[in-house]
Amino acid sequence: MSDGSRLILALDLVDVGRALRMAQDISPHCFAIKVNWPIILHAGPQIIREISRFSRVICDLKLADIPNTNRLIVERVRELGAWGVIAHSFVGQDSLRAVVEAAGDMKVFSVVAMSHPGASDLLNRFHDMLIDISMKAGVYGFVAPGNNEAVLRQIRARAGGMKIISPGIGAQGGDEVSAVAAGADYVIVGRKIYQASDPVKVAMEIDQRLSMML
Ligand code: FNU
Repeated sequence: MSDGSRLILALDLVDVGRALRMAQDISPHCFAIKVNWPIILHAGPQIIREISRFSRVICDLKLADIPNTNRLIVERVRELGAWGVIAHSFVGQDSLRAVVEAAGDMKVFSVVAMSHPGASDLLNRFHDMLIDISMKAGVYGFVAPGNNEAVLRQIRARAGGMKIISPGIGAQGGDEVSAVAAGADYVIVGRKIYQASDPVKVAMEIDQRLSMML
C-alpha cells in the first residue's frame, strides 16, 4: 500500500489464487485495491479481510437498496475490515445516509456518473442532483468517469475539494493522466493492469506517470 499513490487497482479477476498474488505484488504501487462482485462471489466475503491485511480495500458493491438493507450490508463490510465502500446515490438521501451512518470510519464513495456508453441514457444527465444528494447524505467522495472529461470536469467543479475516484481508464478508453488533469484524485484501473503480460510493470508505470504530475 502506497499512501502517495493515485492508483486504485480494480481486482476483477475470478481466479482467486492469481488475484491474491497480484494484489500482493501490486499493493506497494497503489493506494488501494477495489474488489467488486466477481471476486467476492468467487472467493467469498473473507477476501475483503485477506486483502485488508496488506492494503486498503474499497468494496465496489454499488449499494442501491432501502436504508435498512443498505445498513445491514455495510455493517458486514465494516466487520470484514474494508477501508471504503461504493454506493449508488440515485436511490436517494435516506438510503445513502444509512450507508454513511453504518460505515463508521469507512469512507463512502457515491456513484454520481458512470463510464459505460449507456450511462448517457439516464444517469449521467443527473450528476448535479446526485452530487447534491450525496453531499447532504455526508459521503466522503464520488465515483465519476475517468473516460469522460467533460462530465468529470463538471463534477470536479461542483464537488469542490471532495475526493473523486475515476474508473474508465485503459480498457474503457480513458487515460490516467488526462483523468487526473480533469479532476480525479485517484484513477481506478483493472484490465489494463491485470490483463497485461507484466501487470506489476504496468501498475508501476501508471503510478510513476501520475506521481510526476504532483
Ligand atoms: P476496467 N466501474 C466502472 N465504471 O468501470 N465502479 C463506473 O462507472 C463505475 C465503476 C468499475 O475497465 C467496474 O465495475 F462506477 O477493467 C470495474 O470494476 O479498468 C472497474 O471499475 C473498471 O475496470
